[in-house]
Amino acid sequence: MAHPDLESYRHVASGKVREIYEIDADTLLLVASDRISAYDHILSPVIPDKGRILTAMSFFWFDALGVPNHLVGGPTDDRIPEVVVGRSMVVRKLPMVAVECVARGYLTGSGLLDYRATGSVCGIDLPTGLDEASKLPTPIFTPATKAEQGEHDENISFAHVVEQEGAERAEALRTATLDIYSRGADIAAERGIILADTKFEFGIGDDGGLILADEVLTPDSSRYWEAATYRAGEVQPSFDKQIVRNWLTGPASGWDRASDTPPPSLPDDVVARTRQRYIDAYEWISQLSFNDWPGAEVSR
Ligand code: Q0Z
Repeated sequence: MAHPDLESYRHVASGKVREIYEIDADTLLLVASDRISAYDHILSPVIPDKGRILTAMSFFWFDALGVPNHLVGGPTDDRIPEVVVGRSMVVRKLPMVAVECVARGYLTGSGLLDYRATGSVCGIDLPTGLDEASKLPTPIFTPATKAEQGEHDENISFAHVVEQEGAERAEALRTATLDIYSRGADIAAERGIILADTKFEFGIGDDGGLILADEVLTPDSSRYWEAATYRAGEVQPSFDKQIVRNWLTGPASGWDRASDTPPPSLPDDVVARTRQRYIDAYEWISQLSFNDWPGAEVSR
């Protein structure tokens, strides 16, 4: 049976901008939507092709990283319904490690908040004098809990990971996270992009080894900064979302981020320019043309 309907699969989970379906007992379909979030809101309208672009990036990285991963088919696998071809991954259903495995090469976000409060992040003491977007002396493993939907992940110590997963697996998670981040950051740096930090999820293979799962090194799971404009000590513009953030927080939107009101719809030019940023990120990093990625020719 080639290209079944999406409705033939049981929907098993939703993320903010992604969905999981069950293909069979051993196999999942991860579908990326074109939805975009900013400031903890899902925005309207969608960014056309965002799901395909981020999926193309994940496929590129899985290939480039060359570590065991959860993919069991390519982007046009026959098990992928036509409506979601190009924005789906057919993956092996794995027991997942209940730790968000974060690597940070630069200090920002929750890492910076923790550092300012305690001088350390996830129990790792850092030198004094670090600031927003400072490059860390060496990349650090800053694990976090997997929060319920709508909640934020909470940073945890390595000792917490040892208690939860055992010393051997905790060490393996830290080593794999830092190794994969380092390889990704090196490749991105060659193409003018700083991978400030990223979050990996691992599954467990039959032999007990770690398998890289979920999406990898996308701008939704990582902070991408443009190397050409990087300046330590300042909040860095997001490679992908800055156009959206600037419009939402600027006078044109009329929106108050502090209010409980949902953000207004994005204007067409903000949508078009943001779409192009995602394409640029993919094409810079992969050195492939997004035009060659499957799915666009399918009527949807
Ligand atoms: C990934 C997530 C998404 C919502 C579970 N290979 C796997 N085996 C078992 N479970 C998962 C995977 Cl990747 C798994 N997530 C994260 C992804 C929508 C949540 F597309 N949750």
